[in-house]
Amino acid sequence: MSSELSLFSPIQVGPYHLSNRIVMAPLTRNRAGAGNVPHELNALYYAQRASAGLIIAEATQVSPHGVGYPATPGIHSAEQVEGWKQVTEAVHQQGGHIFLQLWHTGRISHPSLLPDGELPVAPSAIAAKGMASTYQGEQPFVTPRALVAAEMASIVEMYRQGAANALAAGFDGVEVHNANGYLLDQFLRDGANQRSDAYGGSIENRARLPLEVLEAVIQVWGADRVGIRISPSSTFNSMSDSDPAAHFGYFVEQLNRYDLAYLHVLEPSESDLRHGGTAVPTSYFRPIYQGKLMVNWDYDLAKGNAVIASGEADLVSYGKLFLANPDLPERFRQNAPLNEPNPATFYGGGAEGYTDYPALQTQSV
Ligand code: 8OZ
Repeated sequence: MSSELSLFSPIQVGPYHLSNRIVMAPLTRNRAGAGNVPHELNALYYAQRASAGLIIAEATQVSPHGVGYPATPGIHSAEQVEGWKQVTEAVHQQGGHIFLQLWHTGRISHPSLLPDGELPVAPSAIAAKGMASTYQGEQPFVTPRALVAAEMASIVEMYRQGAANALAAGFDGVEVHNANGYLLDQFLRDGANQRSDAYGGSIENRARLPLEVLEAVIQVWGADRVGIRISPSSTFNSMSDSDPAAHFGYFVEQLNRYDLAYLHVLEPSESDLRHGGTAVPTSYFRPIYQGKLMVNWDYDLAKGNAVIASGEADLVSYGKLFLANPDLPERFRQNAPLNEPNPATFYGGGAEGYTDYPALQTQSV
């Protein structure tokens, strides 16, 4: 037997012993029920995927003020906590582990999605380019309202309350969504943050709100049950950064102050590079970050095993492949054929393209 590490090598993440390093990436599926409440079908979907070493449940708004798309789940009401309990219990019954991704979309929202038709909030009054997804179809992004410094404590409180609600809902941990152009990423990156107060300007100031949020969440959970996701190369949601290597290098160094469960990094995608993004690969962070690194984007079995064996990452998260293959670890183990993901059913709808992807037939021996 080879002593080389692979996707199938067990790993300790915080207090949890994971049986493999194959993580289900957080995936927006727009299938929450009325009131943005998770329900039985969502529980079935996650339970089907419980053989992942770890599931990171989809981006979930911590406040009605943070919603940015139709039918995404929340973690701010009692009904949502009850709904999520069905999910966590179903996953635990199958022996799985599940974290929740805590989310505020900031300017990637629309008044029609927000209480009283209010404007979305952001570090600066700069509209994202492109279209918001609303219940009335796609509508242009509006110019958001810049938060005033006195409001930052209430933003931190939204995440703290969301983290406490996630604990009450039976999750095993939480991931702070600091990626993909949502509120915390908007603060971190100078394309979206042009403030001149303590929350903007230098990278030290731009990192302030993300770190305050992280610390509040850690107070609820303990650092070893908290992960964070970043997308240093991403141009998605009209993000840009004058020097992502330096800025994210600084941010990741700060993360060493906490003994987090993991740091989750999105690799540069072809689309990012086409849109003028600077490639800052996960390997750049390996010498900087002292904790466990999780990588994401475009990994398959061979690439996943290679990145673990090389020591460049400790865990690999799979999005589209996990969506389409509820038993992805077993398929990888057998090198079995994979179901093809169907993009037409990624966002919204019911069971079709959600809970009806077949598992391998159980072989009788
Ligand atoms: C795709 C569609 C809607 C939201 C992200 C939460 O990019 C998302 C998302 C992805 O992190």
